[in-house]
Amino acid sequence: MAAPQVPFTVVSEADREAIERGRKLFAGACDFVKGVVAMDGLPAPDRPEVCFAGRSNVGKSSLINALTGRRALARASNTPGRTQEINYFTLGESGYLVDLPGYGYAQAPLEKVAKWQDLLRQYLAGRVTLARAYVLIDARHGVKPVDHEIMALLDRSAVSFQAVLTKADKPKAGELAGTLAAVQADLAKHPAAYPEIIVTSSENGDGLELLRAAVARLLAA
Ligand SMILES: Nc1nc2c(ncn2[C@@H]2O[C@H](COP(=O)(O)OP(=O)(O)OP(=O)(O)O)[C@@H](O)[C@H]2O)c(=O)[nH]1
Ligand SMILES: [Mg+2]
Repeated sequence: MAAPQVPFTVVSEADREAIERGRKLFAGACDFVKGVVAMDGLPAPDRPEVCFAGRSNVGKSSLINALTGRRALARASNTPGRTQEINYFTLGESGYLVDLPGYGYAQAPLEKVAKWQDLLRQYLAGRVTLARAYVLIDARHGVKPVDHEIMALLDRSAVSFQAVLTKADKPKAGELAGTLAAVQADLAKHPAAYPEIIVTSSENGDGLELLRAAVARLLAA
């Protein structure tokens, strides 16, 4: 008998209460705590956190800014490798938002890149208070081999992750549908993948209220 297929659905709505909880959580105080360069520099594991992981330039920092409605909370730029530390932000009283350095190509010295890549992997595999990793995937490009590597690390570490498509304002509708179908098939290879995909654009706001609601479900006290 074939194994049951887990359907990977695209989130298209959330109930009003959940949306409102998400809106409230992200409308509250959100402050930069610190940039971490080594595991022993992580804040005390005293509250749950969610992190944003993904290839360099996929839009992690931009998404944090868009979610919080603060244009320059996390530094974003066109140069891959902009975020080089694990950046912690408070989210209300109840949790942390974590902006990670990107993986894959980065415009920075090799030695430096190797160091922060190593830290990134240690963090993803070993942070006890990590409630969920959001793995960001460019809506034009889909899941790349290096994403599979990170997803496999999360599988091995039993860290629940959810795929979030970014830059959904860029592809045409047909192209987006194609990427989504491919991402659904790719996620089916990863036992730690949460079975819902959120499609977002930091540029036009698509999907942000759904993502806020999802984070609030994990972090709201
Ligand atoms: N059109 C469009 N551009 C976006 C979107 N999100 C991010 N960008 C652009 O993509 C580039 C990279 O964004 P960042 O947020 O810095 O990406 P990152 O994943 O944090 O990159 P690293 O820190 O280098 O790993 C910037 O030029 C952003 O303006 C989006 O939703 N739509
Ligand atoms: Mg960044």
